[in-house]
Amino acid sequence: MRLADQSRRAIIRNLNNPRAIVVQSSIGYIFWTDWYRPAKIMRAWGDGSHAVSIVNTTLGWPNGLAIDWSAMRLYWVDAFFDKIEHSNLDGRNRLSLDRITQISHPFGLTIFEGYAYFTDWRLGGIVRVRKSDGGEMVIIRRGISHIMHVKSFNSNSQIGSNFCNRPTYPNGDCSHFCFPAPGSQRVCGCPYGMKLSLNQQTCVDDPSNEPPTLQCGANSFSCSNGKCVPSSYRCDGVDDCHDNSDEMSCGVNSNFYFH
Ligand SMILES: [Ca+2]
Repeated sequence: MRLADQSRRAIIRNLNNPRAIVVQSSIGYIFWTDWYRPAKIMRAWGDGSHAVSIVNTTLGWPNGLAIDWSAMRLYWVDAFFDKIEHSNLDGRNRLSLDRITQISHPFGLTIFEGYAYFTDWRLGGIVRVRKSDGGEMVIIRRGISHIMHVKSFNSNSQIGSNFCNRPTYPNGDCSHFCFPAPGSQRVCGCPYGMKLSLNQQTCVDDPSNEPPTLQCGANSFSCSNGKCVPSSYRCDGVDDCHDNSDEMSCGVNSNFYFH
């Protein structure tokens, strides 16, 4: 999605159980995890093309992903095997932070300078360990139940440019979306309702390319207002649709199931 005008399009479809995502924008990669068995860590170009699985063995619930920008390595937490691992950006040279003494249901992860910070549901907090081997563990915050993500931004190391942000070719000479891609390339893209013209840079109207708005997927519930929410959100006591339609027709005793 482009923040300026909220135009958007899907770039990767048919995921099973996606969980974490990170973007390495100077090289032009997207990484994401999918915990549908066999769980895997995927990598694609910035436009969603060239998707490949880079880690797919001895992986259970890869909940969190992070990039170590100074070392250009990919880190992940696995809540099934209760460990943090890292590899280079093509999944090779896989290593584990073996010196972590306490980790029991990690969820989110971020790397900042020499440390990895992860959230842990059983500890209910945020833990810091040395990013090289997991040593020097410190629980820096406790008492947060079901804490999910932890993020950091380092203006010293998260620097660089790509084909899409060079002053000489504003927005990569693309009329709409500019996706960075490996090899200092870029791919132009178009929002819903448009398609690329033959020059592969300019979007032209294409009414046949409309967004998949009204139809919810197989595991979704269609709210009265057109929104889609996961089927498991139906009748769980929370108004997820924001029109309460996922909490209607739930049976007479539904209000008593949740205390
Ligand atoms: Ca609900």
